[in-house]
Amino acid sequence: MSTHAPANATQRLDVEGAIGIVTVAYPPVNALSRSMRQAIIDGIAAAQAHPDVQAIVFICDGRTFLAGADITEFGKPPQAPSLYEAQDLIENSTKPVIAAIHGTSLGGGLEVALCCHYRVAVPSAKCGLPEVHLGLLPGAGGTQRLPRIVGAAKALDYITAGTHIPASECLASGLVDAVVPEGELRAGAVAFARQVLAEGRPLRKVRDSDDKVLPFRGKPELFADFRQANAKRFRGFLAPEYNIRCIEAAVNLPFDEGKAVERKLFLELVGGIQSQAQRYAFFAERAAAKIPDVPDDTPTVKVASVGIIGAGTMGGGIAMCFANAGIPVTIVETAPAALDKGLAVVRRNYENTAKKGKLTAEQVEKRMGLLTGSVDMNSLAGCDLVIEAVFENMAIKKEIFAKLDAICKPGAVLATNTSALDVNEIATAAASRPEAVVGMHFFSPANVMKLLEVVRGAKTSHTALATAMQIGKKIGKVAVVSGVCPGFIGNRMLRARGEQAQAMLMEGAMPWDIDRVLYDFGMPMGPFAMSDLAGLDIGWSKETSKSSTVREVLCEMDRRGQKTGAGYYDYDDKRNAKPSEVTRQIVRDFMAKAGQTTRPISDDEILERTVYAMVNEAAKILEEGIALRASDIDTVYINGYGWPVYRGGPMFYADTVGPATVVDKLQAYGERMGAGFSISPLLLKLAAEGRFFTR
Ligand code: 3H9
Repeated sequence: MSTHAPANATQRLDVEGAIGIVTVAYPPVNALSRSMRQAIIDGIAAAQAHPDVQAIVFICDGRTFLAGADITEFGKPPQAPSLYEAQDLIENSTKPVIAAIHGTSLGGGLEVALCCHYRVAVPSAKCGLPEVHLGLLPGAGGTQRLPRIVGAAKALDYITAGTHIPASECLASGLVDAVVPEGELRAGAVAFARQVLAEGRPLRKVRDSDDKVLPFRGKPELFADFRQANAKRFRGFLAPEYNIRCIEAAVNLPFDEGKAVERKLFLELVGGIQSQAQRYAFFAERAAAKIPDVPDDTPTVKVASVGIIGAGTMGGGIAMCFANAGIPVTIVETAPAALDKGLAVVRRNYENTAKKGKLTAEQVEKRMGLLTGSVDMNSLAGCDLVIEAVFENMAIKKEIFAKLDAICKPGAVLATNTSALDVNEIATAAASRPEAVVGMHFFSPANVMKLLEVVRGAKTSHTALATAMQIGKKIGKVAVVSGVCPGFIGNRMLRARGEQAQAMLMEGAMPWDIDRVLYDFGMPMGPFAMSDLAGLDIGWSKETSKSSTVREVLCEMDRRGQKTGAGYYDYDDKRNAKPSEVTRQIVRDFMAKAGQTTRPISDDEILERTVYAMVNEAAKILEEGIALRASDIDTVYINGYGWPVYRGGPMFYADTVGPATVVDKLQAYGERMGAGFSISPLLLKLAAEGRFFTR
């Protein structure tokens, strides 16, 4: 459980007339640990036994209703009482039980609420079954009860996406019976309970109502269509399919038989490596927010206004992140035309989102209204945080930071969005306050990608660092601290992978061979498809190009990636990629020139050389102290590079194959790994001692 959790949950019963109010608490999120299950049982039993109580309100103290099972208990021997015991006690109560929901009622938490006879919520509450994100399925009746309220089609959507359903939608679908005013949950729930008694409403059990599932009985096409429509999204994951099978069981079988299917499939998932990886990733993400020498109570700058320098793709995307969070942004460009162009792109992005029905026209205007353009850097004088997002040129960045040093108010945090440059050198330019400088490396498209690498320079103050981490969370990013080195955590590892990919190209593997292996491993695309997407001409110039690499030759032929219809691959007008004979010939020509002969390269070799090279680089990143912990590296890769979360990140994956195996393989590949390649001492040590990165 949380590092902040107390030893035991608490419960108390208050009696107001005929209503017994059972309040339970187990900070921070009221997870259903053993002691919380016991507290629920004790509280409900006390209310049931109380002679004055005729109806029971079940409510939680603290910031949320029950947020689900205690994830740390999975994989350990079960401890009584079980969640089912608590659920049965509630569902079979002869006095109606009303769940009073605030915050998030998730997973096992919602499954408890679904055993109550009625549910009320405040407008800000959300309900959901997010187990799929942990490689699981709702194992306490959720897959059987939710479809009985919202129908099979909606249940498929909600459960396979782990949606946090807003209270208004819960009310519309019948998932909650009433929404009561914000801040008045207890009183609202008590009033509702009185109404239940006054109207003599029945002890409604979700398990007994079949009308929402019967229309789908014997109709496998609903499920077949759903599987097909979502095949891409579910690729590689076990849990979505298992969840679908449970909902099929809810539709086609009586409740108890459906529940038995759910139980069987839950046990399969919880014991498997995918769920283990996804649960690990959940805690890894939360651990990343903790910086050992920067305490939680470090003073931070309240960021009420942000300045962004550069209205290009990155600057515009970053501006959207803040506008989405309701924070006003001043965007500075060098010329009005560039500024107008950048703001027009932002508007177009918002309007496209609105076309998909995900924003209203009013919301688009509200967000655009938070953006102010300027061609004068002095407009940044009042900003609490300024993020420089111009192209990667040290001289220009230093010039900007020198100006910011002169312009910005005392206490402002000055951030650079560099993806590879030396943050310490940039900080020297802010001569009077290098401690205010921090890296905030967003990933493209910045308004979409979850990862934020927060780069801690040698002089970065605790306040600047903590502010960057905190504001990162506020704008919905997963922030991970990195030290200063070329490429930081993510791109430095990507470079190690790229070197192996390029080397194998010269040994006889084609770009599509390498890409296919990494795609099948679960990555969204391989390195060559990624280069085509990003543009092969990043950092390339016609004037200096010397036909010295495959990439240079491709660019010289105007094969600069997807945008020109050709790169490593050929593209049709829908941007579908096809292996290219042109590229094949260029590669063969390079090989001939270098006197290299083609040899068969197995899929295993492709996978091991690319992935183990990354693991090796990551081990160096760890031993140099660039990353604080192995799990931070995994968090970077899952959130910024599309690493399949069901494999838990490169470090977790290395542990599943074993550091000793990684070392054996790297040694076996020997000289093929390249002249400059060396195995990390940390990796060697772990292998020799039979230890692991993440456990
Ligand atoms: C389930 O229910 C299975 C069932 O079907 C039953 C089967 C039989 N357990 O995220 P935060 C910790 S599966 C243990 O920073 P927020 C978290 O690690 C579960 N610990 O707060 C952190 O610890 P620390 C289904 C948990 O306000 C602290 O609490 N439920 C759990 O940003 C604060 O968390 C879910 O998947 C947990 N369940 O967000 C919900 N949850 O202080 C998972 C949190 O040491 N939880 N912790 O860093 C969440 O999505 C978010 O925590 C929540 C709050 C939205 C609730």
